[in-house]
Amino acid sequence: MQVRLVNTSPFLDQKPGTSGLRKKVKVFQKTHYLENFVQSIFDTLEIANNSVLTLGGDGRYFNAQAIQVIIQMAAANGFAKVLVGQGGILSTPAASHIIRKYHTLGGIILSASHNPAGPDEDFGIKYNTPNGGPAPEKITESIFEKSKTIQQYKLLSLPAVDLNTIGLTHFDGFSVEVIDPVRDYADLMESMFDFAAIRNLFSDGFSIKFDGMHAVTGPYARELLINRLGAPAHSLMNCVVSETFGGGHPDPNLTYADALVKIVYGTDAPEFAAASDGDGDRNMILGKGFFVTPSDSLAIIAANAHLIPAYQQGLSGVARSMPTSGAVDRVAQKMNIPCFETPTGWKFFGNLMDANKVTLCGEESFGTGSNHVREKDGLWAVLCWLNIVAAKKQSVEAIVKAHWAEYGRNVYSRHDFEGIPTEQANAVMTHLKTQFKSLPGREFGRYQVAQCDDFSYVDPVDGSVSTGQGIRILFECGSRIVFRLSGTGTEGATIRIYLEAYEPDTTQHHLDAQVALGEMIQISLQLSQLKENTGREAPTVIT
Ligand code: VG1
Ligand code: CO
Repeated sequence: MQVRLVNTSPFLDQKPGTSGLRKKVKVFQKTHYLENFVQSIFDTLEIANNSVLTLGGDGRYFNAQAIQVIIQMAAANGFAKVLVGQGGILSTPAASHIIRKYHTLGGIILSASHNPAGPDEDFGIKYNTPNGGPAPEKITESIFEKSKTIQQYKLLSLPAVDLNTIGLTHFDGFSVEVIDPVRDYADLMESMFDFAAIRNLFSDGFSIKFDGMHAVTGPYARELLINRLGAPAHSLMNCVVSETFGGGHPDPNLTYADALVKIVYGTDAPEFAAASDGDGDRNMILGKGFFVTPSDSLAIIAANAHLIPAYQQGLSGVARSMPTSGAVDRVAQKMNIPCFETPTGWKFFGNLMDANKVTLCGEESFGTGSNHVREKDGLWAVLCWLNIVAAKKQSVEAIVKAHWAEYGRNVYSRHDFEGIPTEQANAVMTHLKTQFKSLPGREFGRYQVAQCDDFSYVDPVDGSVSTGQGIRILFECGSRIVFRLSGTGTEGATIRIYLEAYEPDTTQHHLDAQVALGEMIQISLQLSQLKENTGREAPTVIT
């Protein structure tokens, strides 16, 4: 079998964003496009003759075709072996675990996360390094540089590998192993949590509903919740992976997981409910008629981590992305452990975890995780909550309310304005940047501005600097407004406004977040001139 060198021309494209390269499927299907990007990844690696590559994706449209191409390219570029999930499936956290467990030279994950799937929708690809985490900026930048000068890519013409059958296929000096995508991950979960306690919870009749949103977590949830923990089969909904994610938008939040939300707020609601996203790294946690904000979820998991076997020894520290609420900061302060504030995106947590500076971390965007892998992990968060509920024998709502009573409540909401023409979105950000220096000291009703900046971050481990990570307006009372442009969309721009107000007074804790944040919402619109610049009257998504 011979390596084929295919001539190509550089593609000047955007840099990989918050989480890899995301484009319309039609773009990835263009001649040489996928191959150029994969070759650019391989060109940044030192591939040895025993190097192994982990490969898998969220099962969306184009996943299986892309996998066959990447296998041929891995063979031609000198990998000894590719480990690929059966059916081409690996959830993002499971891929991270496989990379770590089998010490592979990183992995390629095919996913556009919660973005819709199908021939006219999105596809995505990202490289994770041997620590299991998303490539840090210096690597994504060098991939981008390679993609600007690429002249050739390498392929080895191999017969298509049967992705549906577990087993090893040998070629000349190269092999492909199709592995069970669930088992290693499920074993890891079983080693971390008190499965006996959770099993008892279910056998005592505790009811749960898990929504896989037709995406990758279906088989994982079935193995964990039904097979290993004994929940009844009707606890699952939308748990068969479909190429189009059932035509939906697998983003576990109150807007897109509306089918589950209806159940949770209806009669006969289960005591616990959860959903996960396209690639299985996000989570939404709900109790009976009750929504847990992701920022609170992180804080509550941190405060109760000692109840979970894997964290009985305590936490070395915690981290949150800048826009995430400060609820976890209060827990860290009380526990007397460090708390780090990083830019948005999981790649910034990796160094902190590798250096054992943090055990838990999270983002407001329904992402929570720990150092068991180097990605956020949806089902892990579900198991954290089930373990905590089993240990405390309290409802989700009671646990959250007790937490607020002890620490105060960081009332929080994010308003997304999606699909805005790029020039208009840039105008909003420029407007904010030109005026933020003059804001400190100004008063808006009872809110006085204390500090404004464009967030930048110095990595405490390797000293790398990331600038332009979002405009922060901090008020004297501890409330905050943050403005950021999304880095994961494929159409136009999305402006995210993150709103937070600290409320120590328990008599106010019953308030709906949108009501409690009413004044802050008005201030954010006034400061950004968002309506004037974009013509938008209301956000497209509120979480
Ligand atoms: C969004 C979230 C961010 C998250 C990223 C990837 O990025 O805000 O917190 O890390 O998605 O999540 P952005 O740049 O659009 O705000 V996933 O589940 O799509 O890999
Ligand atoms: Co995701």
